[in-house]
Amino acid sequence: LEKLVILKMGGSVITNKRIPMAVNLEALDALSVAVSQASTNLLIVHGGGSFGHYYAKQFGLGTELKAVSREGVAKTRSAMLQLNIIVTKILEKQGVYAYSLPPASLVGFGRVAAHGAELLESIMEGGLVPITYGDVLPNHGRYNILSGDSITRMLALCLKADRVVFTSDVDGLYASGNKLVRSIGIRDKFAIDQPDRGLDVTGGMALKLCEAQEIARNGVDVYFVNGLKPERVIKALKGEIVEGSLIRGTRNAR
Ligand code: IP8
Repeated sequence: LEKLVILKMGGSVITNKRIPMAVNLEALDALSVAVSQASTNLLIVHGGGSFGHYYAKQFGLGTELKAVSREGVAKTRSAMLQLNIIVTKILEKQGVYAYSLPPASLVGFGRVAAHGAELLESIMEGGLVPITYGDVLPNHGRYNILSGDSITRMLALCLKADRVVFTSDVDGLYASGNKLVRSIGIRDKFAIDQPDRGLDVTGGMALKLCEAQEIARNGVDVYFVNGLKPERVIKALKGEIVEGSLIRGTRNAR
């Protein structure tokens, strides 16, 4: 397979995080236009925003496996399906033909499914863009939330992606003092300065940094850019210098 870029569409970009079950249509549309200009193999993962996180929070679902309310699982799951259909449809409107896969068909039990890579590669060989999302996943009677950030990390390593681009509603990763950190080492540790929006059940920017560094330790460059600024997304997808945060992939520094 030729160059592969994985794009995480942040829930803070594609939904209105303050209003339950509200899509940010304008942002999603603009982001889809940016995606339509990418000329590499692309795989898209999107987050939950005010769809998945709203119900996950309401019913006490989190990243740890738990016996949880059936109603909570069902409502979180159907909210994510609904958001995925909207995202897929808007991409289609912009000429990005996506093939949607529920995450449970790709990952689960802490690993990528045996046929996961073959499935994704088969879709991309046909010129379509596989799309999946953060979701609530079953594990022998218990359930947990698997963040789209973690799915992105699992797929990036399994498929040996060339580049990963995380988008959110801010310019990149901020350290305390509200300082944008433009270049981050694969082992750098710093306190993330992120106003707690109180909605995220997965881990917000701290989880993103952790997953991103694991990706970069496997030799893959990781970009953090503002998904509300489509021209930056286009640059990041191409691997060009862009306003944001960059973690250079370095394989030999393990
Ligand atoms: O927004 C979480 O995915 P994320 C999805 O990528 C759910 O962390 C169901 C809350």
